Amino acid sequence: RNPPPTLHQPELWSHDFNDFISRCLIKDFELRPNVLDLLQHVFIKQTVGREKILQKQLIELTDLNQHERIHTKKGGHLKMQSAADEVEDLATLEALDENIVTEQLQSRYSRDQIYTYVGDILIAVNPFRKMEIYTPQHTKMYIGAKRTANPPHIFAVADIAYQSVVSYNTDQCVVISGESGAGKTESAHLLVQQLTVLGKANNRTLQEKILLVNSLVEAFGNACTAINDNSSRFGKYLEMKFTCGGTVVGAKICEYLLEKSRVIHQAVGERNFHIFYYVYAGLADRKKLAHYKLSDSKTPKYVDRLESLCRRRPDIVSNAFYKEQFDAVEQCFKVIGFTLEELGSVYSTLAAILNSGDIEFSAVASEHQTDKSNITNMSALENVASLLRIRSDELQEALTSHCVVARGETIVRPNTVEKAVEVRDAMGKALYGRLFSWIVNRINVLLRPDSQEAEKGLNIGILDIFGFENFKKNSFEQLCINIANEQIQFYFNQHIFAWEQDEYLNEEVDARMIEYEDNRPLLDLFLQKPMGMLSLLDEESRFPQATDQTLVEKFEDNLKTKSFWRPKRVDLGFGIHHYAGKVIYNAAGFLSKNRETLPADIILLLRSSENELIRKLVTHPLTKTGKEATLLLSGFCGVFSPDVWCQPSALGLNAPYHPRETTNMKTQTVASYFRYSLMDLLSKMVAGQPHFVRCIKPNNDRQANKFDREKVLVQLRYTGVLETAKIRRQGYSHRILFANFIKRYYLLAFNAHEEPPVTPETCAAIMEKARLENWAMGKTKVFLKYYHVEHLNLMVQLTTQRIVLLQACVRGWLG
Ligand code: AOV
Ligand code: MG
Repeated sequence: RNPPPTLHQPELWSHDFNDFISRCLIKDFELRPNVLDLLQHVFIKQTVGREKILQKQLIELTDLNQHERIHTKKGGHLKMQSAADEVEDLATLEALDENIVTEQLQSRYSRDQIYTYVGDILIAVNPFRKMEIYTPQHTKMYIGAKRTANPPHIFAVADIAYQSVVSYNTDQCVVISGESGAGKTESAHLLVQQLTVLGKANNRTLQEKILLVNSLVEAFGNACTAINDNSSRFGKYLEMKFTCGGTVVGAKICEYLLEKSRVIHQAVGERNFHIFYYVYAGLADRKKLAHYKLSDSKTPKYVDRLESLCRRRPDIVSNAFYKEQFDAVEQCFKVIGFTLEELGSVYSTLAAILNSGDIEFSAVASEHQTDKSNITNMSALENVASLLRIRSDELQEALTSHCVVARGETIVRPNTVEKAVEVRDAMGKALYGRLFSWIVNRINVLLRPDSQEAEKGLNIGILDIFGFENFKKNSFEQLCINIANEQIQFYFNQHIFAWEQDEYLNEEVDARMIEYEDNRPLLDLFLQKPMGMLSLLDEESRFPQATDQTLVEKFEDNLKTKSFWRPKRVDLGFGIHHYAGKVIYNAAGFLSKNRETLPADIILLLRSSENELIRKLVTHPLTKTGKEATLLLSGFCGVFSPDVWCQPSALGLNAPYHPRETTNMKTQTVASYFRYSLMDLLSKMVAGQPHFVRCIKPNNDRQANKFDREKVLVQLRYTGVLETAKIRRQGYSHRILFANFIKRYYLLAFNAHEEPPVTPETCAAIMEKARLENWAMGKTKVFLKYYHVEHLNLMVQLTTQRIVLLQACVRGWLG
């Protein structure tokens, strides 16, 4: 009697079996672990006398009916629920209206079920308290599990994205949306947490590093606002890189539109970026303030608590908390791989920015030159110069005067106090923005997979931007943030509704058309050229004589739509009816915020710094990763990939939105860079298969266990959840090309070695064999409901197990 063949003796296996196993092992199925387990189990444990047992197992496994019965009982999706039942998937509700959906969410929320599906979209209602649903046990529970096996969960979204990357070898993208404070950033953290476990990084350090990246960039990019104690003040697209086999090998962040103005000014009740408080408290704790030219007795203006009383919980505005955070941030830097020298430079730059806020000017009264300004506190100026390693007399000159070239001659003109303040602020903002970009770039270099891995690599991107904002006073920053949200909503609509319907038409599949709120006219209002709001703003920014008043008048003259209006009795005010509600903006400061110029004198001065980091921030392109280039002289921070243009037509956008227009970066304004960033972001998003997480804020008071129905209803309405539920129920969420479909599922109707023709008939044969109904056949694709796919996958799994066992049994009997 020969011993049974082992996995290492493939030559002993039959050809078909070999072929079949290799297919399983490569990538065709999501079942590799099962197949492997079974193989090992069978081959290793198989001994004489076990044939009977194997035979019995075989009969059990091949009794498909039995499994179908189990599946139908467990998987709620094969049966439609009645409205009275509480469901985990709103798309399965027979009756579907606003009240029923809100009731469902409320009733689930009251039982701590914060997650609910709408088809394959996840709704997350913010619990505003710590939940015991993210434990290691939960992590385990959701790995490779069928969706219906566990309650809805953010970990399940991570799992689907991961399994899709591994099974179909296509990039994935998780789009998290919701208004400010709804829970996007928390959700993004949880996704990364689960994905690092799924991606079983070979070395623990990489796993640890990826987990720390979020905390690090958030220390620099988040701040306390009137709405959220940890509000994201930049858009973040985190890409996790995987091998085809599903091992995580690196990560990369793209940052969008950091709200730099926060460095110099915070609205009442708001704060500066977290890092400033951490550094000030942390350095004080280590008796290092003097080294960084900061004073213990006089708090720098930019972090003066009195100026920015915040609603923050008392325990997280305390010095002790800040010190802890400082240590944590430093630890993040070190683990990720920043050097001590780099860290020192980062602190110096931050300290220089803090000191620069304290530089003050006074007007010099003189007979001829009433325009001149003087620095009243030279010590602050000396501190900044010393920290930036530049000459203080040159800094003084750059702040208080400027050069003009007239008739070939360079003339030095004094700055008014107003102008000097502007230059000081521009320097602070630029330094911070560039420092932030530099950190992000460094992280990307440190977490870059080695080139071989990167070549074949696959991505899961996670998008976490700043949510829709509507404050008492809304400025240019809110306008940009809300336009970005408008664009994300448009992408969502395109994906869920428009593309779906287009596809039905193209493939000649009969499906009822769904009405939805199209926000395309609003995007036109903002982005169209030459008459869109941003173009008008740019045009006005080019006139030296223009004022914020002439700007709003220009808006009023040119924007003829009912989504735009001028409220009475609000100076410089204008209103926009966004998809998420009406917002009144105040145009004060729009022009200067859009121009955002950093004088050449300052750039040249910083380039002469003896500190390498400072020089890097203003001179050399930041370390290039791949095809990226970095905006430097334009006065903007940010990373972009100029050759990744997205296809405007694919997005349903007209040519005017094409980003190529912004290649002349030297003359760029914030608005045109913003437009560019949006396109860049979208191009990344459309490249992958999207998954959507919709965060809902249950109340405005950040209170646990409080479900404000009206508040939730408004969000459900504007995010299109209701329509989504309808379309998800009536529509076909999966459309698979015939060839792919057959490759994946042919085993259900054909033998492993067969190669059935790629025809609709073959696909139909598979669906019939699987005894599924309500699918549709297009011209090139099979149209499936999401529960069909689950069912098919399960069937493949069973079939594979059956074949494996059969082979093993045969071998056993032969042996
Ligand atoms: P956001 O990202 O959507 O707002 P966050 O993710 O920062 O909102 O969430 C706001 C706060 O809600 C957090 O600080 C937590 O206290 C709480 N929270 C959110 N999700 C959870 C959760 N799953 N479990 C427990 N607490 C949670 V903004 O960045 O402002 O748009 O710009
Ligand atoms: Mg956030």
